[in-house]
Amino acid sequence: QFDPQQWNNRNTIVHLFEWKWDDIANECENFLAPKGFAGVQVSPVNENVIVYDRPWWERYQPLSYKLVTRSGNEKQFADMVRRCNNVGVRIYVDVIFNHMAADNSHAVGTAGSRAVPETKDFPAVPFSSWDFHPSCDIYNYNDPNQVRNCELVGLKDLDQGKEYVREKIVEFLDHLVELGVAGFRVDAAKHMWPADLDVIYKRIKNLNTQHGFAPNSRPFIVQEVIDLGGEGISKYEYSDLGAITEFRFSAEIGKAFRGNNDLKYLRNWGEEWGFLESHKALVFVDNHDNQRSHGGGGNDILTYKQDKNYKMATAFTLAHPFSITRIMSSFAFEHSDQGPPQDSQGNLLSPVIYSDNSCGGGWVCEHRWRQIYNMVGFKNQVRGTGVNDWWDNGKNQIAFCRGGEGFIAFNLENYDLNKEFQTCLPAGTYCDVISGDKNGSNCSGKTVVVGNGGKANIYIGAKEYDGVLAIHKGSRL
Ligand code: QV4
Ligand code: CA
Repeated sequence: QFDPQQWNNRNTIVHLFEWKWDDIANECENFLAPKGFAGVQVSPVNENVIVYDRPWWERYQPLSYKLVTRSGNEKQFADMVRRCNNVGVRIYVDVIFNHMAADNSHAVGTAGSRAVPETKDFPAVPFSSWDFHPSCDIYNYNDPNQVRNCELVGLKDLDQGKEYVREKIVEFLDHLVELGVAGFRVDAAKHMWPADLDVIYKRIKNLNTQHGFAPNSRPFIVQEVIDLGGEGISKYEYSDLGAITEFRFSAEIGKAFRGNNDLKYLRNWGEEWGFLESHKALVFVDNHDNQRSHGGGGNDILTYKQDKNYKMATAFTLAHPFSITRIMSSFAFEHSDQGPPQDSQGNLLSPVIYSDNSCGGGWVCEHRWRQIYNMVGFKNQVRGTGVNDWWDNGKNQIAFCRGGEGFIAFNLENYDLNKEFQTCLPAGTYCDVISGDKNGSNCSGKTVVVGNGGKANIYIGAKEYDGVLAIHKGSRL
């Protein structure tokens, strides 16, 4: 369950937060596959309660396991999975089975189901009060019993120790596997007992060979466990069961690229920083919670709103060999409850795609920023190599090679970087994939001339639009 089941020449996941299934299918074919993305994490697929004003978080309050949400219905979901798999882009589903919807005396869902969460009555599954833990609040995160058996912000807490509950959950997950998904992001894993999760994960079917998965492939599992230290529950209680969302990475990378911790310290980036082992850690600069101050990470988190620093942090994340990487793709927001772009009836709007690859219509599409998608290509190019020829100026300028496949330099100082470097690349002229795109033998950005012996002069001005420069074998002109 640690293998993300990706095509072997690709390795980055993008979270297309709140996108519609039809739009994701198009995106797989038109953009993600050609740019070398390996997979998409999609928003929850099962029916959720309709909340007044339609905030994004209504999708984290399930009413049933029917595959009908604002993103589309089951047919649209199945179509999307098929179309994405056909072009080598895997689908990972955000699944919520710690709980159902929170208190409400007459809830109506996105598939038209009705429920009475107040009395724990969810006839569309069906679940009744018997399937839930007794109600209590979580206020002490140092008490594992409370965190796992009480209600996270009032969300009715399922008892995964019960056989019937396990069956319903596995039925739901198996259904998704049949439709061709490659794995799951398990929401609120910290709020469930590892022993129960172990039983559930082991029961899930093997991946569907009709979607190109090898026989006996197991679904990839990444568990949402926020562990920044100092709580009663540790990520290590879950890390033998599946991968973990490594929130420490998000906090530390934000701190470094905000200029609050010298970049030179990134020299030993990885497990020595208290992160999980590389193959168990799913990492990200920000996620859908901490970009809006939900969940963990606090003020260190970088988002699209600090664009220069954000792109640098993302470039470092993708340039470094550590871990499984996920890119956040957001909608623009002013306040933390604000819903995704939608019309007055609450229908989700599609992103507007411009000819320069960027998008609009209220969507940010970080994954369509040149500095980000070109680094996805960089990461694919340098796969299998380590970090070598590390250089730093003792503060906030760093550079390194990835074997003989790629070279990257960062300048977070308020003075220019202008220096000769060992790039580890064969002699030739290369296109910097941060400031431009390579198009045949043309480069729309800066070019770097590498001489015999791999040396090249690298310049990144302090006032430049981006504080990073990256070249690799695939960007040779
Ligand atoms: C309100 C009060 C509560 C009260 C409750 C009573 O605030 O004190 O107990 O009413 O009914 C929304 C509202 C929240 C409201 C709740 C119930 O924001 O104010 O509680 O609904 O009506 C998302 C959002 C939450 C949202 C939730 C459900 O972040 O704000 O709550 O969806 O719609 C911890 C966990 C971690 C979690 C993280 C946010 O360990 O697991 O908090 N992260 C995941 C998801 C996240 C999601 C959930 C878990 C829940 O990534 O997006 O929460 O599925 O760190
Ligand atoms: Ca629980």
